[in-house]
Amino acid sequence: MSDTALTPTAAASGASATERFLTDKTSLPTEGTDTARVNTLATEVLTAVHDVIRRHRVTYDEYNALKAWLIAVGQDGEWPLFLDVWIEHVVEEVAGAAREGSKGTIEGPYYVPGAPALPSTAVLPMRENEPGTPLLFQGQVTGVSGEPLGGALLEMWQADDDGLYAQFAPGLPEWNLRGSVVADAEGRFAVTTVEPAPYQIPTDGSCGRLIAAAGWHAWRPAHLHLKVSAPGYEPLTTQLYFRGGEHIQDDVASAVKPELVLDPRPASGGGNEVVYDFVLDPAS
Ligand code: MBD
Ligand code: FE
Repeated sequence: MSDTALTPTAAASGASATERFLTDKTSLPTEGTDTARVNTLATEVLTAVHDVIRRHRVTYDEYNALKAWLIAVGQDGEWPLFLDVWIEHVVEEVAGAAREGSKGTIEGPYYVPGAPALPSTAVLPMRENEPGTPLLFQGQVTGVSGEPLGGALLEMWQADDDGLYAQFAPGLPEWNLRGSVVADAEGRFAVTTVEPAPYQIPTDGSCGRLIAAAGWHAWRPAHLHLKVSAPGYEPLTTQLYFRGGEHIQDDVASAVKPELVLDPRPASGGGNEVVYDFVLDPAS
């Protein structure tokens, strides 16, 4: 991209992700402060940090580098990115441990509620000649006893073939590759989209500086994001990946599980197709 106004930057996507988090009331805390719980968690986190400092004889230069970096993460708006890439997967592991139905994984920083409603057979909103291999993604939503969940909602969002998310990168239609699919009376859905590309988290911000300084890489495997929900059932937040895709084994966000890897095959009409069913747990 040559037009600077259309160049994705860490600061712009970070500012959008921070703003999105703070305005989505469903993601903000609702409970009062439990002093004993805060005491336990804050004390143990601080003790873990103190132990690292002692064990590795952390210097004042290193302490000041950390201080400057933490300040910059906030200035770049990259707290949502940092937390969702390096911490959320363990929160999800704990939250999802008792699930009997489909596996979930992290939400990440780029969900936006309220994507356009679509019928059970639908094409995700996309540009004319949207780049990428067409993908027919179909399946059924049921409960753990196999009961079909008619009218289940499948909120889908994904990066495009350049690895860019609408509303977090410039130059894309507002709801590009985002939609709220309503399953039919048997819980079935058939969505046409394009296969997303592997995604590189922004390298020009604070998270990118950490990755470079530590000798890590910034890649996530190509993935589809979904939130699947139905009244009376536990909502499922998940992602689906592609067998053989790059970075399936070394996702920077540690969010791949074997049950979440799709194996699409060529469709008769061109492109690929795959079937994936969702099983929701009863609401707890
Ligand atoms: C993504 O697209 C994503 O899904 C996560 C978890 C983190 C950064 C970018
Ligand atoms: Fe993503």
